[in-house]
Amino acid sequence: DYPDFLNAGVELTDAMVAKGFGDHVALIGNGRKRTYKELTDWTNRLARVLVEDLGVQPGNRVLIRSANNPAMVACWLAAMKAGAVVVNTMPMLRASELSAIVDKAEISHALCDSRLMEEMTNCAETSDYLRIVHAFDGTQNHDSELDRMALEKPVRFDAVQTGRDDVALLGFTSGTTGSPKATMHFHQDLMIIADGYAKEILGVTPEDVFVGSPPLAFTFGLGGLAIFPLRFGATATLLENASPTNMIDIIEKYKATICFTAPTAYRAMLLAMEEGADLSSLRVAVSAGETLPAPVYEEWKAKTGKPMLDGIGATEMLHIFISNRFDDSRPACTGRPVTGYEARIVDDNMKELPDGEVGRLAVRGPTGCRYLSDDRQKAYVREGWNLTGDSFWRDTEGYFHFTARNDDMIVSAGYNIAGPEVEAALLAHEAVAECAVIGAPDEARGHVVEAHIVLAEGFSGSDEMRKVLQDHVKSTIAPYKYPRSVKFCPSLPKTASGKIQRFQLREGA
Ligand code: 3SK
Repeated sequence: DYPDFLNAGVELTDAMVAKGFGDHVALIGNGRKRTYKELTDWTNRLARVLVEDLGVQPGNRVLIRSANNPAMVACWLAAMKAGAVVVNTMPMLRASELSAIVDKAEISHALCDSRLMEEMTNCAETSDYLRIVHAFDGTQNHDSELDRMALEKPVRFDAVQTGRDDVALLGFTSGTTGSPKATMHFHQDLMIIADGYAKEILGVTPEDVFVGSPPLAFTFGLGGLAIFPLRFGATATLLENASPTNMIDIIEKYKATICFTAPTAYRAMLLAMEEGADLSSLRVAVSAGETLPAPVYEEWKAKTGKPMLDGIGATEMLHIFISNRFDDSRPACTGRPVTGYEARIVDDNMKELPDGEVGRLAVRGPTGCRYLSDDRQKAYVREGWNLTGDSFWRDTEGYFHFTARNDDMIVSAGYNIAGPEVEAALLAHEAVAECAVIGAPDEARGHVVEAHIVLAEGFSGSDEMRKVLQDHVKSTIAPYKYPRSVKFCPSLPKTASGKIQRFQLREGA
């Protein structure tokens, strides 16, 4: 129940000052703290520049290009206050990738961290849509023309009265298949994920301090590191180059309470705990974006005494829609739908399957799924349900269990083998730092299970190691699932948001 007129930029700043959080720290990043009052003034000034000097009109699409820092958050909030539709993008995108986004979203304005201007300028030179590109100072020294223009503006701004179902955000998903789509999200959607998942599952309070690695350009990061803290008067710490090491530094320094990252980073944190890292301030560890291996979940619980909350989300749905809960979390289980969302397991004809049977995960809820002019809407949204591309099964108690991305099911000699199950078995071996399992074409078996493995420090690839790992899988899960082919590699191909791109391995990259 949100008012007809709702502006998410205002809700996350001015409204928080009005609720008494003015002096509370909202953002920490690049060596500075910003209170809610400072963030509100900053975003109002920037919004004035956008409207008065750069000619932003309600509904214009504004691209933001930056690593995670407070200036990026300020630009995003300001653009929403100006009534624009924001497209947040990853810092490592090249001009050609930016151009694909600019063309698809018909972007007229871009705000870019001054350290990342080169590719932005290259993109602008060939664009039919992009009219105005401005640099901002991501280091927060206000050393850019945009910052100087903003500093001359009054701190009050009458935000554009957007409707609650006006589009606020276009979330681009490069996906794990390499073919980008844009999904539309309304101003109220941003509030719904906070008032739903963040409140119900995480129980966020103003005392919470958030830390994490996902880019703000990925809705997992935007929710976890901006929307959730700002909605509840909490504090977000932002890292431009998040790694397990600097996340630990932040946790220790600011006594962070909620962490959003992927299982690989949690594994590294667990190792660091053995060397004395102090993670005791964390009350919640959210894991998503990749399957959470049961051993990581178990070890975290054993060492911290708190559950790691696995969940599944999608850019299409904006954020997490099935999750474990504090008092109700299980290993190798994604949990139950977040209030407001419904999930079911269906076959290719959308017929609901009985409990226990593996099928396609279908979800529906208030925040999705609406693709921006994309034919794939028909394929991915059927009868009002979004087909996420994942295979799941539901148990008789209503808990959902991940099997594989649909693309990651391997059929070998008539056996159906879920790549992630083999990955989980491999990851349980101390020699394996990261791995991705795919089906490699094979004359005799159709496909064979092929593991691409990044070894942990101190281990080296050899025939002997290959045999050790194959035997380990055979003794952990049904032997027919063992990887007949094992390849050692220095790294795995990943999306900018850190998801493994198994399609690249299938294509022989
Ligand atoms: O799991 C994901 O891919 C995801 C996407 C968007 C928002 C949240 C999540 C966890």
